[in-house]
Amino acid sequence: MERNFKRTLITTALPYANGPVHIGHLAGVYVPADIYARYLRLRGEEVTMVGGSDEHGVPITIKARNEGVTPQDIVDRYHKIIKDSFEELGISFDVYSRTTSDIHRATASEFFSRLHKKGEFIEKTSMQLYDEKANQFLADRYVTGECPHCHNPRAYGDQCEACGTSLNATDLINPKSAITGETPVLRETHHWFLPLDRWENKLREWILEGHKEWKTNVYGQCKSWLDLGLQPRAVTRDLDWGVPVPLKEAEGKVLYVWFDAPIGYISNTKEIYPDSWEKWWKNPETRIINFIGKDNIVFHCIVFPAMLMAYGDNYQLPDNVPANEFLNLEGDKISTSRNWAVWLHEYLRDFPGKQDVLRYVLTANAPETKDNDFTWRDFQTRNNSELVAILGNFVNRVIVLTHKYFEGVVPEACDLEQIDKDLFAEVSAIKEALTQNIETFHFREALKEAMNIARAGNKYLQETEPWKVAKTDMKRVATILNVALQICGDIAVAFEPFMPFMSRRLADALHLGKLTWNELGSRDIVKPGEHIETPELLFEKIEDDAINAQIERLARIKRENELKNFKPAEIQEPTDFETFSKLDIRVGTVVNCEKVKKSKKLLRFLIDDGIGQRTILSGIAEHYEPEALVGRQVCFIANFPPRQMMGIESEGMILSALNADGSLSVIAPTAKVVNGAQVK
Ligand code: B3M
Ligand code: ZN
Repeated sequence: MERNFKRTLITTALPYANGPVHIGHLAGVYVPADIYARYLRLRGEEVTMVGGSDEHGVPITIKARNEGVTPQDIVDRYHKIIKDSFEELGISFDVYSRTTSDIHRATASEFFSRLHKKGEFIEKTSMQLYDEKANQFLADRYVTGECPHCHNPRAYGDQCEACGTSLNATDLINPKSAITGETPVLRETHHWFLPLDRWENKLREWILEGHKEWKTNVYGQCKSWLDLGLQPRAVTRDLDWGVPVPLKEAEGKVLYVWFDAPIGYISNTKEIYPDSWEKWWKNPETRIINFIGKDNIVFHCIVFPAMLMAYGDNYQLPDNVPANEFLNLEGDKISTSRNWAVWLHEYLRDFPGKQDVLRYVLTANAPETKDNDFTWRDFQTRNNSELVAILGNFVNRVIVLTHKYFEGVVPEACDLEQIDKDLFAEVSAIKEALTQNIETFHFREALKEAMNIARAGNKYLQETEPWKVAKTDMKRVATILNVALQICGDIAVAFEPFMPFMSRRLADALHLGKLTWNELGSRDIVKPGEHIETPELLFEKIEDDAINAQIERLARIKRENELKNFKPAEIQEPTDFETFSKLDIRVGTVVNCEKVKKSKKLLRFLIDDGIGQRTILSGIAEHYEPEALVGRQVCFIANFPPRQMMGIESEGMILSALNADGSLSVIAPTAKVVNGAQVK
C-alpha cells in the first residue's frame, strides 16, 4: 500500500471526567481508534494514540456542587475509573493523561497568549446571565430553559439536546439557574471571541474541496455549518474552574472548556515525547486522525482547525475525522444522567475475562453510518453463535485433531491439493477486503471479513474430513492439519486489532512471536515441529442467567426513572360534593380471586360487601397474583349498574391507583374496617 505520509497520530475524544465511560463512548470512539492503531502497528508503521480525560467544564462543577465536594475530587475519582477500565479493555493508548496536568495548563495558556498577541481574538462586552443568589455568571449547562427553535422546555445554555441546535445561554426562553433555580438577571461582562468568520473561506476550501473523501455524515454536517455562515465564538468564561485566562485584565475568568480540551491532544503528545512532539504536529509527513462521536464534529472540523490556523507555526490539520453516530441501548438513547447505560467498569466486573466479547459486539454493531442499538440478547447471540460456534469451534477442532493424530506437534505439509490452494486463495482475497475496509474506517465490514476466515476454515474441515482420511492416508491428514493450523495463525493475526486478548492466547498456544500483518495469508505462520499447547477454550457460552440479570437491572432503572420523572395529570374540571356523593364507594373483603380464562388483564373477585357476596371483574391481572389478594380489603364502587365482560357479570368496580410506570395498586383502608363501610 502506497503511503504519502510517514507516521500517524491518532487522537481520541477526551471523555468528560464527570462519570465513567459507557458502551456508547466505546463503540463511537475508543474501540474503532484502538482497532486502527493496532492494525497500523501490525503493519510496522509509526503510530501514536493519544487520549486523556477532559477535566474542565460546567458539568463537572455542577456534579461537585451537588455532592458537596471540589471539582478536583470529582475528576480524580472519574479519571481513575476511566483510565483503569480503558486499560483493562485493552485500549492501547500510548498516553492517557488529563487536562488538569501542569503541562496541559501551560500549553493551553501559551496557545491563548499567542493568539492574543497575534490579534486573533476580538473582545466584546456583552450582557450575560447572572445568578444573584449564587453570585456568579451563568453559561453553558448552568442555565436551562426553553429552546427558541423547538421549544423543548429543558434545553441547556450551550445546546438543545432535543433538536441539536447549539445555543447561547441568552437565547433561552425563560432561563433558570441550574445552581439555585432562580431566574437570572442580565449583567455586563467582557470576553474574548475567536472570529470563526475570518477562517470561513479557508475552512470551506480545506473541507468542501479538499476532503470529499470524508464520511458523508461528517462532510454533510460541516457543509451545513459552513453554509449557515460562521460567527465569532467566545473562548473565555466567567468561572472558577478551568485554565485561567493568562491576561491581567481577565481575573476570575477561565478558558472555555472547548478551547482547552482539543489542545489536550497536543499536551498529551508533549507528555510522551517532550523533545520530539513537534514532528507529530508540525510535520506534513505526519497524518492526524481524530476519532470522535457525532456531537463533536463541529469542534474538530471547524473550531479547532480555525484555532490551529490562527496559531500558524506549521500546525497540521487533521487528515480525517471518522466520526461515528450514536449507539442506543435497548432502543433508548444512552444517558449518563438517567443512568441508562452499560458502564464499562461494571461490565468488566460482571463479565470478567470477557473484554473481547464486548469489543467484538460493539464493532459488529458499530454505529458507523447510522445510529445503532445494543441489546443484551444480541450480545448473547453473537457470543454463542458466532464467537463460540464459529471461531472458537474451528480453532478447538484443529487443535484437538492435532493432538489426536500428531501428539500436538505441527505436522509437515506434503503436496498441496486444489482444495488447499483454494483455501489459501480465499484467505488472500479476504485479507485484501479486510485491509481495504480497515484503511477506510469500515470496521464492521472488516470484522465480518475476519470472521470469514474462520468460516472458511470450518468449511475446509467439513470438506476434507481428516477424521475419515486418517483411516487410510496419514500423509494427507498431516497436510490438512498443517493447512488448518495456518488458518488458526491467520485468525490470531486478523483478529488482533479487534480481539487482542484472544489473539494473544492463540498466538501463544501456536508459539507465534510478534505478529505482523504481512504474515496474514502466508503458508508458514505456524512452524512444523512446534508443540501446540491446548489453550483453554477461546470463548465460552454465555448463559441466560447472566443476560437476564442485566436486563432486569435495566428494567429497574427504567422504573426508577419513570418514578422520578412522574408528572401528575392536570386537575380535572371542577365538580361538587353532590356529584361525588352520588358514587357509593364501599369497603369489602376479597373472599376469592382468580384469573379470568382467556383474558390477560382480568381478575374475577368475589367480594364480601357486608350484605352478601358480589362478583367484580378488575383489569389488574398483570400486577397481582390473585391468591395474594384473598383475605385483603379493597374499595369498590357499589352502585354501578352490572355489566357483562367475557361472559361474566361484573357488579361494580375495584379502585386502584395508577403508578408512574403504568402499574396498578389497589386502594385499601390502612386499618381493618367492617365490610360494607362507606368511603366518605
Ligand atoms: N469532552 C465532549 C464529550 O465527551 C468532550 C470531548 C472533548 S474532545 C477534545 O463528548
Ligand atoms: Zn431545540
